[in-house]
Amino acid sequence: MKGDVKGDGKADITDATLIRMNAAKLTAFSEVQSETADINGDDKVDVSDASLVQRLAAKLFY
Ligand SMILES: [Ca+2]
Repeated sequence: MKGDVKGDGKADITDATLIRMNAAKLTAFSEVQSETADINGDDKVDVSDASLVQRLAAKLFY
C-alpha cells in the first residue's frame, strides 16, 4: 500500500520516519520503496510525502 515502505501492510510513523530519512539522503530506498513512498505522485520522495504518511498513520485521511 501507499506509504508502506517497510512492507508490513500498514503505513505508520516508522514509514514516515524512513521517508524523512530518505528525503534527507540518510537512507536509500529500492525502486519499489521509492514508488511506495511517493504519496503525492510528483516522482520524488521528500518531506511532503513524509507529512502525508504521518497523516495517513494518524488516520486523518484515506
Ligand atoms: Ca512525492
